Amino acid sequence: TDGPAPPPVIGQDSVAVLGHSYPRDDFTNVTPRILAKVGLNLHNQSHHPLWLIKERIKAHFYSAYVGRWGNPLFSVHDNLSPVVTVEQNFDSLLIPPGHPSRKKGDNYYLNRKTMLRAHTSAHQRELVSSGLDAFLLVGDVYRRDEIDASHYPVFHQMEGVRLFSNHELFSEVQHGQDLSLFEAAGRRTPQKQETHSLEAVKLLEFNLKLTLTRLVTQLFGEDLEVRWVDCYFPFTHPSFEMEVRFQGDWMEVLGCGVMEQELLISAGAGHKAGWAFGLGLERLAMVLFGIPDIRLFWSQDQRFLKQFQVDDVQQPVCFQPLSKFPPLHNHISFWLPEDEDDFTENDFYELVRSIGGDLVEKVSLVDQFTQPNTGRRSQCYSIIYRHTERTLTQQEVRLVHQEIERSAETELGVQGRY
Ligand code: FA5
Ligand code: MG
Repeated sequence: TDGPAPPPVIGQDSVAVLGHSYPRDDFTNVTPRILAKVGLNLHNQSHHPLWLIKERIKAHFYSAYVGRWGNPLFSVHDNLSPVVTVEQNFDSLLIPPGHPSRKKGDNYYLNRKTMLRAHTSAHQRELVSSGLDAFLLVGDVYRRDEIDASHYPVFHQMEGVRLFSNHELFSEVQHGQDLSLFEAAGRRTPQKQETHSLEAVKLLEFNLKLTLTRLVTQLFGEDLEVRWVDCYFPFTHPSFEMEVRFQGDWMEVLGCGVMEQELLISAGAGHKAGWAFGLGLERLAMVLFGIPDIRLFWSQDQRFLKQFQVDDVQQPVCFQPLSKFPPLHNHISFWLPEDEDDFTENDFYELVRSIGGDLVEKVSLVDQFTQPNTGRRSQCYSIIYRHTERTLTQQEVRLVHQEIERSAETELGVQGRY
């Protein structure tokens, strides 16, 4: 089973991926372009920048967190299939039916029951159920999302989870033997879940933030500017995002928090408490190596790849950005379909990606208005075309742009104002 995966096939009645066939239904929305990326596993390709950053993070966790017998505390998993059940991706994480994150417009479904994972958190419950207390999990994830230099429909995440028993969490604390992870009849507050004691949560939060701050300090040195932002995830509480300063702006690199106890209970680890994080590997690699555009991770250009051919993963990489080629700007305006529920902005982004591929650097909604007497809505998008490896000609961009105009009408039911 180690040979190359069979090519993905989108058939009339079924979709085949990684050697399995999934019956199509009204939820099926994966595209050939996306399926062609499944199984590439950039994070396992020796000397790819995503592999390099994975190896550096592994090395840090292996040396900084050692178990009682000198063994690494965290186990590393980087080979779990990106095809997961909708139950794994959402239900197992307490994401309720009908939650906006389940929208067809935001995810790649094989069918109603199966999808390409939208985050590595989809595996939290199964790995905790299998008895692991501390693990890292790396994988490719898939989302229908906006298009710009830091968003791509396929990217890579690393999930980290660490669980603590009562003894493990409080052993370093004075009079720790008198403290408890849990409290009966507690209340949920902005600081904590109902079943957790405040002292447990404060220690978990401190340990989580310390672990992640040590990680980014190890990767980037002391100079990186970092800040914590409160946020919300259905599977952690309290929850935080870490942002780092990149090219003059704050860029979100990870989400994290104290795991919902209900999730741990369902995984058979209800006597422990823990934290989890999920970080975007591309975002970290962009900051670390100064990679200006997320599309470059898919480049086969040796001028890009050979820069990461180091003998030792800790050897500094001096990335020379390939010179930027000139961009070509275009606009497209159209009337939305009468029934606006038939159209989402992500449908348009997806269509642009599927036709323009990696020629498209950025798509943005620049204007929209409603015509007063008919109530119809019109939108105008700007599309920036730029190849990462060569100069585009007006002619080739015109062909692509015209094809986008045509397909928008036939596939999205909009009416062009071209
Ligand atoms: C999540 O995916 C949560 N599963 C993270 C998490 C794990 C929270 C465990 C709590 C506990 P989010 O959607 O914010 O969260 O994505 C996490 C990170 O993935 C982001 O911070 C960012 O670094 C990266 N990311 C998200 N969307 C994209 C994208 N389209 N392209 C590249 N990177 C992305
Ligand atoms: Mg986020």
